[in-house]
Amino acid sequence: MNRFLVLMATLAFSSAATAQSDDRLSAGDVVKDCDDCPELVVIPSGTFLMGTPISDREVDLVRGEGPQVKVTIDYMFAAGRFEVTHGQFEAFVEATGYVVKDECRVWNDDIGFNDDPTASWQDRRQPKRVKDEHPVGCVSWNDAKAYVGWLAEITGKRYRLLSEAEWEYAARAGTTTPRFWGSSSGQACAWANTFDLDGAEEYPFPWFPATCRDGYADLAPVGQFKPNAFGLYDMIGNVWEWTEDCWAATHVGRPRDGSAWKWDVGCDMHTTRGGGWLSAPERNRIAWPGRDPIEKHNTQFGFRVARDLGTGGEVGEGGSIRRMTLFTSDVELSKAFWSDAMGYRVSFEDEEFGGEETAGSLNLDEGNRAHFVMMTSAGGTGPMIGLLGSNGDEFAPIEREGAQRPRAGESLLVVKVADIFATFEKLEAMGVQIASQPSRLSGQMTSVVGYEGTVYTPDGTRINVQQVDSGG
Ligand SMILES: [Ca+2]
Ligand SMILES: [Ca+2]
Repeated sequence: MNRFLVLMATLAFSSAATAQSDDRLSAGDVVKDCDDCPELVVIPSGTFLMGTPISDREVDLVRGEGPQVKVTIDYMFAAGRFEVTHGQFEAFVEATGYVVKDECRVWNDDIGFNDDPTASWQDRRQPKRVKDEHPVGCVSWNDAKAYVGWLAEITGKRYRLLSEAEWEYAARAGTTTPRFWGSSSGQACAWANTFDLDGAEEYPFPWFPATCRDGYADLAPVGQFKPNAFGLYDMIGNVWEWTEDCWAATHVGRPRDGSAWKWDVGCDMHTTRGGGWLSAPERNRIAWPGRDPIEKHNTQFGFRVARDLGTGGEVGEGGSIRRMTLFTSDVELSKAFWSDAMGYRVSFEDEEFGGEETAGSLNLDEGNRAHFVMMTSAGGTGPMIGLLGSNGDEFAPIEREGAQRPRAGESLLVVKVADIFATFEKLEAMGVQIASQPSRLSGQMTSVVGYEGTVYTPDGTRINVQQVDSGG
């Protein structure tokens, strides 16, 4: 994935007041934005290996724990100190009238696990009587998204779910072992509410418990166990936690910058992380991903919130802005092209120079000056999610026909858009030279599926425009 040249910058787009107060925060600080808001912990930036090494005896490659990939999160962000509680979620429901669908997968002593139409987030059977301090459960991914959307609205801050990479980074808190306390599931009871000997006495689940006692046969109130090194509680066990990402059976192709991996057309299944109170020990591991339908309600499914801080970490979701880098040799022409045709706002790092010289990293021919300009989504066209630079031979293993195929030695950029057909209509109306109209695209090794067409920018740069339906 070194062919990706996604260069994120750290310009703040939030209001000055937010930026100022957030700018005073440092890693480990605890933040609370309103009375009913969850407490947050500021997570430091950093790099980590995501996934489980193939040599690990518990690795589950079919489920998508591998291969390990290096992810760099070059921004601080805030993550829920605890799982969102029942009381916090109730405040949201009371304030908005939001309706969570009844029916939840619960345990029934007579028939085992079943999708019970009479169970709900308020009556989720385990525990028998839910308290405000319990994590919320029986909520779907959509319910979790509605909650963070509400928090964003009432606080003016960029609340969201954690990306899967952020979740794993936060859970690891610098550790590389399967669990943040080490390797052994038998030591879980000091750190996590998992399916333990107490649970096994009450529930005859057909899998082995952790061989210790944590004091909770089923759900525990949040924060009853030791936190990890970042100060986060229950990152393993208690409730599973919905993440922003679509589930994928591999880490190949995953973004390496901490952003969520999603397809433009959406996905049926999202990833849950961290295991739960009733899960088997091998699932109560940092790297094991659950894959669950977007509207699944399960008594042991809850979530944890995240929020962007005033600087950096922009994620192209929910109206927040991501800053991108594009190469050009003619600043004025490119500005017109990208602003008018693609609907992006363009700003320049250095007005006089037009940006930073980047020819070296792009392997451009001598004399082909490459500068970069800053691109931000102006809304409406969806976030631009990536840029790719190539010099022909090194290009991604994607099947391309005719004009779409790069020629050896050629510099090429790929811009990803939400609606390629609408984009090409705009480009044609502007009189932009079209090299090839959008056609179906499939990757051999990258699992990229979607459409791609090729245009020339006014400065003669060939640009492959992609709409990626999956992968990439
Ligand atoms: Ca337990
Ligand atoms: Ca949890």
